[in-house]
Amino acid sequence: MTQTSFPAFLLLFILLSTLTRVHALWPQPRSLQTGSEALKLSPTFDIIVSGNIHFLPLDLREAISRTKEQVKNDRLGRVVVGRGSSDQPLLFQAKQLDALYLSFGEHATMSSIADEARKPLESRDEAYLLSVPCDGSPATLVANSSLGAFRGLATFTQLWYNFNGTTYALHLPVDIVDSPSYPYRGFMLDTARHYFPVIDIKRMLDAMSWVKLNQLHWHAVDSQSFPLQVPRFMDLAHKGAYSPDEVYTPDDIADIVSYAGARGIDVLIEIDTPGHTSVISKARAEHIACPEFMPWRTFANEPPAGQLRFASPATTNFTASLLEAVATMFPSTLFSPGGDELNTNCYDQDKETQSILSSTGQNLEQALDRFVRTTHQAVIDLGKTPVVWEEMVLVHNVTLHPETIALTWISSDSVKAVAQKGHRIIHAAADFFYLDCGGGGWIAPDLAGNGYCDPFKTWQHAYSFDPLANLTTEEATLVLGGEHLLWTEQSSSANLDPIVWPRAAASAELYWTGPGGNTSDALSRLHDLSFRLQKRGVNAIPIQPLWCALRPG
Ligand code: CP6
Repeated sequence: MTQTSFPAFLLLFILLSTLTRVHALWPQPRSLQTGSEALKLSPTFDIIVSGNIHFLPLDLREAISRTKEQVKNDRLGRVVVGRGSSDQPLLFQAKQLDALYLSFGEHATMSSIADEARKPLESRDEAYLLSVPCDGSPATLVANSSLGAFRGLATFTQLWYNFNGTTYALHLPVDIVDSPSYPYRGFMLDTARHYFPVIDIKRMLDAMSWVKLNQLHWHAVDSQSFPLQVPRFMDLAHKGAYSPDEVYTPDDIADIVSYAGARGIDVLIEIDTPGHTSVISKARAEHIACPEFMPWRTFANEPPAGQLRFASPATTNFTASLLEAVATMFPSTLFSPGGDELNTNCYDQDKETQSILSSTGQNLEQALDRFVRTTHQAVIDLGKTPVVWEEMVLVHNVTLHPETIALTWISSDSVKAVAQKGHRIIHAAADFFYLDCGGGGWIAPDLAGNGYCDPFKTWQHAYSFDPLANLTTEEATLVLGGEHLLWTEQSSSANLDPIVWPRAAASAELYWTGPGGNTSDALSRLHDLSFRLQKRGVNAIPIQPLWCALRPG
C-alpha cells in the first residue's frame, strides 16, 4: 500500500462502517427486505428479457437501454453517513452482478408502457417484484405489464453507488414487493403565466418518472396567455401566446404526450373554464365578458379581468367545440375543463349576459348549469372523465356527471364536503402542495407590483399531509391520490428545477408508499435523491449542508 492510497482507503472504511440508512430508494417500496452484503456491478452488466424479445414493446426496450446507462453513469459517490451503526458492507469481497433478468407473469399483457399508463386510473398495473441476491447470481425483476417493469427498473437504478470508480449496491440481498398506494400521483405545471420550452417539460417528465409520478396535469392556458395551438382554433394561440415562439404546436403536443407515455406518465390537459379565460378575448372578443375591466380586483383574482360569457349559447357552443378539439389531441381518459375562481360580479356588469338572462328567464346559476352540462358532455362523449376544481362541486349549483373527479385545493374542509357529495378526489391543497404561492397568503400583485406570496413550504410539510384526514372509511375510498402544483406567476424556465425538486418527490412518496412516513428517516434518502437528480441533469436544490453527507458517525 502506497502512502497516498492509504488515507483514501481509511476514509472509505470510515464512511462505510458508519452507514445506517439501508438504501436510497425514493419512493420507498411498499415491502422491502435488505441484508448487509455488497455487490459490484459488472462492467459488462446487462438486462436480459426472458421470452421472445420481438414481443417487447419499443418504449420498454428503450427504457431498458436508459436503465443500463443510468446504472453506469449516475456514479453517485455521496454516502449519507448515519450515526452509530456497526453495519459494515464488505465492498472488497463483493461478488459481481452480471445480469438483471426481466420476466413477465403468466397473465402479463404486453402492451406498451404508454398504453398501460393511459388506462383509466383504477386499471393501471404498476406492480413489480425485484430481487437482488448477493452471491452474484442474476437479479430478477417480474411484472405483469410493461409499466410494472418500468417502475421496477426505476427502483433498480436507485440501488447503485460509486466508490473509487466501481459501482456497488449495498445492503443486499434486497427483496422488493411493490405497487402504489394511490393510482393518481401527479404534478401540475402552469404554462400560461410563463411559457416553458418543450425541453423543460421533457426534463420534468424524466424526473417525474424517476420517482414514479404518473400524471402530468398540464394547466396549459389561463387569462394571461394561450400557448396551445389547437387545430380549428389556431387564432387563440396566434393572438394569445406571449410571442410566436412561445407556443406548443400540435407536433410539440404529440411529442410531449409520447415522451410522457414512454415514461409511464399520462397527460391530463386542462382548459380552465369559464373563469381564467381573459386572453380568449384577443381572438374571439364576442365570447369574453368584462375583458380588461378595472379595477380588475372586482372582476378576477388576478389581472386581467375577463371570463367566458357562459350564458350565451354561442359561447357555450364555442367552448364545447374547443374542449372537444383539445381533448382529441390527448389520449388520456381524463380531461379537465377547470372550473375554479369564477367571479360573478363580472356578469352583473355585463350587459349582454343580463339581456340573455332576462330574455330567457334564467338566473346566472341556471345558465352556468346549462353551460357546464353542455361543455362537459362534449368531453364525456369522447369517453373521457371530467376533472374539475372543487368549486364546481361545492360553490356552484351545477349538475355534474357522477364520475366527475374534483381537485381539492382550498381547505381540508372542502375534501370532506366533496366526499359527502360522492365525488372522487385528487388532493391539491394550496397550503401543502403549492410550490410557489399558496396557503392563505397569496395576494395577487397589482399592476404596481404590490402583493405577496406565502413563505416557502418545506418538503417535510407536504410529506406529513394526511390524505384521509377527517374522512370515514367509505369516504376514504374516493381519494385517488394527489399532486404538487406549480403556478408560475413567479416561476419560469429560470427557476423550474430548483422550485420543484426535490420537493415534488415528497408527494411522490406520500402517494406511492402511503402516508405516515417519518421525515427524519426520509431525510437521507431524499438527500441522495437530490444528488441523483443533479447527476442526471435536473437542477434539484440541496436539502442539507454538504457537511451532513461527509460527517463521520
Ligand atoms: N390560477 C388558477 C391560480 C390559482 C388557481 N387557479 C391560485 C389560487 C390561489 C393561490 C395560488 C394559485 N393562480 N387558474 C387556484 C386553483 Cl394561493
